[in-house]
Amino acid sequence: MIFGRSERGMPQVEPVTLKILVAGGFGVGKTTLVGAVSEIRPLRTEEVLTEAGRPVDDTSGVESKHTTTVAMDFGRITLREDLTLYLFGTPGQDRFWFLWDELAAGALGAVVLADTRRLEDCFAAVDYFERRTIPFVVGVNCFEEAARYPAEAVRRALDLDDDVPVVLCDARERQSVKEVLVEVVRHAMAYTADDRASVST
Ligand SMILES: Nc1nc2c(ncn2[C@@H]2O[C@H](COP(=O)(O)OP(=O)(O)OP(=O)(O)O)[C@@H](O)[C@H]2O)c(=O)[nH]1
Ligand SMILES: [Mg+2]
Repeated sequence: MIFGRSERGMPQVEPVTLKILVAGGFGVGKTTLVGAVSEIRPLRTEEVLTEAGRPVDDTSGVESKHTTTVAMDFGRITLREDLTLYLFGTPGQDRFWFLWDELAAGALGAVVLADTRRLEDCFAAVDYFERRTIPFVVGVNCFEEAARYPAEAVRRALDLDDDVPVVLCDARERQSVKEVLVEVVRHAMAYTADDRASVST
């Protein structure tokens, strides 16, 4: 075998692994999303929501929710033979903000999950990635009980830049989540390419 080539003469592609964050407000479906696509058993750090937490843990809209992420979710998905994503789901509640910088280190991009019933809950995540110029897409997790809004309405409500993709999705559906992740990679690649171009000019 010639160095860098496979036996059939095809160029060998270096596998790439990328780190993607899955962020958004409390109970928006981050753990569900990571679980829906991960090809390994996802690592979860769920704790039971308690009576004591009721005043601060607002479960309206997700009343069937009994647990919450206290550190992170972790999963892996191979999008292509040479492209693997490591997914890091953040905890949704404000009291775990101190973990975000750890989780965000080295991330190529992010998904900000949003629920149209509580859009304001994802402002903090949008703001976080905008400030750090980490490219992100907004995934609108379409709960059956929630009214449907077109992506453009969500973009306006969140005051997003025109280039930020907004994708409607179902966090429980593997294919739907995969489409969101493909969009993150595409967007992050374009973003990085633009960045390089502006540095070299
Ligand atoms: N109907 C519906 N339910 C969903 C969907 N996505 C998640 N859920 C449910 O909503 C609840 C919240 O989901 P989680 O995945 O735990 O949300 P999370 O964002 O990880 O929550 P925290 O870690 O506590 O911030 C769970 O009971 C899910 O089963 C969805 O697309 N449709
Ligand atoms: Mg969670």
